[in-house]
Amino acid sequence: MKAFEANFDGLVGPTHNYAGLSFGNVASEKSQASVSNPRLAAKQGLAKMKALHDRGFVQGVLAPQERPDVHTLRRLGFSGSDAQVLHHAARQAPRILEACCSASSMWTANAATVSPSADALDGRVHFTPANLTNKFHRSIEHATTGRILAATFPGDRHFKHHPALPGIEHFGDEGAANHTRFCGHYGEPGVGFFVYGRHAFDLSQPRPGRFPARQTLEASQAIARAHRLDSARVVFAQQNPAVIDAGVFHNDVIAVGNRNLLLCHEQAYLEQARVKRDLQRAFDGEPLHIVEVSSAQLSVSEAVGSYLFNSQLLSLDDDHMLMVVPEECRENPRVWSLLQAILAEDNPISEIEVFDLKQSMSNGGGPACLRLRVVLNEAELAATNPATLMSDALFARLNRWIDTHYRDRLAPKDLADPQLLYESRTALSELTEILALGPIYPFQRQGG
Ligand code: SUG
Repeated sequence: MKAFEANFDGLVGPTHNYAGLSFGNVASEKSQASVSNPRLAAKQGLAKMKALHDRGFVQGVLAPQERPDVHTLRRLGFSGSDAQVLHHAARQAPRILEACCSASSMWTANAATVSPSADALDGRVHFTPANLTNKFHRSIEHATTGRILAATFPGDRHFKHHPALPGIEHFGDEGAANHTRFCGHYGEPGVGFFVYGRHAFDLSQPRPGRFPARQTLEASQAIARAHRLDSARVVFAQQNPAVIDAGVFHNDVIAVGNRNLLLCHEQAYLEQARVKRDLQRAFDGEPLHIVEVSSAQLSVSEAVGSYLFNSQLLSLDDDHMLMVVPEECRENPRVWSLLQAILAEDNPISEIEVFDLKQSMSNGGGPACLRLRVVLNEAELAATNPATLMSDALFARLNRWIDTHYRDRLAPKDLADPQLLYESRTALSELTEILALGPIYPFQRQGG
């Protein structure tokens, strides 16, 4: 059966702001306390979705989360009316309030790890929401993420939804940002490439010294088991601790792959020569193209600054791929000329498209962070909630929805404004109808 790669982008939520919450993510720390523009952020993301839909790619939308997360603030002991909860949190624990207001669920590459049915022994598409334990503001995403995924990919005939892994650092899991799948055609069995930052149960192994390694080997192994993958077609690789310490907080900041192509920096992995051999061996069909960028061509800090590797590689046909890069790549002459060289070389990349995603980029989220890849065959695509699939009508409707509900200015000090909570809930109520999701948000489920 024919299969496609669908990209499900996260819709940016109404509380998008710059609170500098992500230690180890250089852009997030640099943007701390800047004023954000949630309306522009949402429109920049939506424009990318529409442009890729218009080019014929299967494009979906994943709903944002309910923020401010008053329910988590209540768990942390703040009480009274919703407005009082926000008021007390702002006075007593402003950093916790900021963490409970992040729109970070927009980066759906961290929503879950997804394995296509062609790779799973039970022939279903498997989803495990990422527990995101390393950052408090992200660790509160997975329960709602699970409900959004179950409402987007409903029923258990085609889809298997797992709970997140145990919420402890030993099983720190950041989802698809650390997972790549290689294959011939999308519908054929592929190779699952799982990248981790450290070993949780063997402290003699190397680890970064400055910034956290968010993903553990043990988390990646648990997902490969739960998704019922063939162990001969799974490769685990450790990120080079030195690149994590240089700001590469996820593998998708230093590498990107699609079908028979891996584009990565030469410093991405520990024992990179062995990793390449393991991948070639597991990919036992056609040869895997590995395009390695050297440190002389691009330093790791230039890669982090431009997000060259945080690109999307989208198949135009069997031999050609479109590379979607952020505007920051065009602004850096060295990166731009490197991209021209990659285009000219003998590899499947045949076209480059640039998007302005600056609102998300300023928090460390490029084109690849904003999307969750879901390989679906025709039957699975037919079983997907059709209201979540991009169309001219959905694009127009979401644009109007953003214009109606989103602010064009938000500073961290505005997060305690109860009006923002009411605006956000009104917007999300309407969105659950637009996307036909049912009651996925805590405020809809608990009546508060
Ligand atoms: O987890 N930034 C996100 C960016 C995630 C990017 N995703 C991928 N690479 N796939 C993070 O660090 C910043 C929020 C703030 O600082 O307010 C943030 O959460």
